[in-house]
Formats: sequence, C-alpha cells, structure tokens
Amino acid sequence: MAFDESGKIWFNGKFVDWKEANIHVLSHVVHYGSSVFEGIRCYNTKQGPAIFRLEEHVARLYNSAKIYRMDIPYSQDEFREAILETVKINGLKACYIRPLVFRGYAELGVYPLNCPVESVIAAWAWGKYLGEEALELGVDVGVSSWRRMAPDTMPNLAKAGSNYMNSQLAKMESLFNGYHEAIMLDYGGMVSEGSGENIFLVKEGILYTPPLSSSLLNGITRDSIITLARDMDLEVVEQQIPREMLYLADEVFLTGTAAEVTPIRSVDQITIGDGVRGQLTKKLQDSFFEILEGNTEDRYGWLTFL
Ligand code: PPE
Repeated sequence: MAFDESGKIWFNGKFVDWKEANIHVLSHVVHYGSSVFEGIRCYNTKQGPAIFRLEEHVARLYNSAKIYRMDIPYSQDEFREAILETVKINGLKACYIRPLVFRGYAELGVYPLNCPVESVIAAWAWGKYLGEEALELGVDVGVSSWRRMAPDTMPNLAKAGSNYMNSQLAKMESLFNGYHEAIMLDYGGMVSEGSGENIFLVKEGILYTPPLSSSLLNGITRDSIITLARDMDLEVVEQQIPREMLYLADEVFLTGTAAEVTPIRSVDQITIGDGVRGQLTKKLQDSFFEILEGNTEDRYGWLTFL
C-alpha cells in the first residue's frame, strides 16, 4: 500500500475520511474512462510550504474538462481554495496533489451527459518518480512500439484518465525491456513524449523540444523549463524531432510534475553524450530547484504559499 490512509480527501465539496472516498462500480468513469485530472506538487520551501503553479494546473484541469464537455460545478477560485485546504487539513508540507474530475453514477451507455460530474482532491507524500538516483544519474529509455494517440483519435491536450491506457502500454513494455521509461512517437513517427513526461534535447547549445502538434500534453514543467532557459539566453526551438536526433543529442532530459527534471543517459541502449547528466541539464535543474526550495526570489510568481 503506497498510501498511509489516515488522511482526508476532498470529495464533492466536503472532506471525507480516506477510506470513505468511494464510488459505485457502475459509475460511468469505471466503464468508459471518463475522467480528467491533474498532478501538482507542493514544495517545502524555506519560506514554508508552497504549491507550484497552482493557477496553471487548475486552468488546465478546466480546459481538459471543457474538451470533454464536463461542467465542473465550482469556480476555479473555489477549486484552488479546495486544493490549498486539502494540503493544510492533511498537515502535509511537501506532497503530490491529485485533483480528479469524473463522470459518476446514474446510468450506463457511452453518452455521458446524464451522469453527474464529480470532483475529488487527494494529497500524499510521493518521492522521486523514476527512482532516487534518477535526478543525478539519469535514466535509460527506449522508444516504444506504441505510438501516442493521433490527433483525431484522443485529444492529447486533455489530461484525461483514458489517455493513460496508452501510457500504460508503453510503460509496461519499457520496463519489461529493461528501461526506466518509454519515449513515444507521434502518429507521423516524430518524437512526442514519455509515458508521463515531456522530453527535451540539447544539441550544440540549443534546447529542442517537440511542439504541441506532436501529440503531447502541454506540460507545465515543460513551460517552466522553456521560461528558465530563455531567461538564461539559451535558444529554445520547438520543432518536430526525428527519433535519431535523440541518439545524436549532447543531452536529453524529461520534465514533469512527478519526474521533475530527469536526465536521460541512454536511448535504445545508445549512450547520450558522455552518459552522465549534461551541463545544461544540471544548470536548468538547479535553477528549477532553486525556486522550489525558496533559495531565490519567486520571480515568475510560480509559488502559492499555504
Ligand atoms: N506528458 C504526460 C503524458 C504526462 O502525464 C505529464 C505529467 C507530462 C507530460 C508533464 O506535464 P506537467 O506535469 O504539467 O509538467 N504526468 C503526471 C502524471 C504522472 C503519473 O504517473 O500519474 C505528473 O507528472 O504528475
């Protein structure tokens, strides 16, 4: 059990005991994957616990819901407030926060609009996503035989639960093949993203990342890294990336709320650069963590203190 189960979960506007936060097995979401969600981190900065980019995460949740015609019965202000309350009531400092909006129990059948829209917020301590050493030593990844969803199949800009059936296939395959993570290609065969992270590469001092049109999630960490890089006067290019450009890169790394900034040391068993965390990767990691640790001024207004 990865949870300590003693906490409270915000469930449709009220706090309930961890073990009471249950739904009926005939809820729409259980059968058809009708959910949208977020992953947010709270950091224990020197100035106290603070949630990273709360406004952007809640805005993306509402955008995901909009794509699937789910009306969340709270304002974004109310939802942000509920997230802050959830962290506080559980006495957490550094934690991972999982807001989830789903279609509940009323009837079955694919048409979703007669099922109620329900909302949940849970929070718990979640350590390093790809292992304790990953941030320093980097991870080994393989390009998956599973592709990211084509744009006219499932919308990748929605952070929908059902998208993660695709991620699960890629993730399982990658672990069975001895890798830490999978990189997926888009419908046209260009690099898209990891099963739960965006991807960047460095070549001759320029930072490259695939564009939103490469079937990826519009990552908030991705946006943060682009912002930090541009402020360092690094050139950032969003362009389609062929698979072999990863092999030839000087540095490659993943970004995500759970994975933070994780270096990649090999792709398809081809060593990237010197096979260790690259210089620019380290520099970007450092400036990212400096903000999260509260070691520098929050110059972009990314932190919301409890
Ligand atoms: N792509 C995918 C497919 C993805 O799931 C994430 C986040 C990202 C990119 C990066 O987005 P952002 O967190 O806004 O920088 N993945 C979340 C869920 C991971 C999980 O295993 O669950 C996360 O990192 O919270």
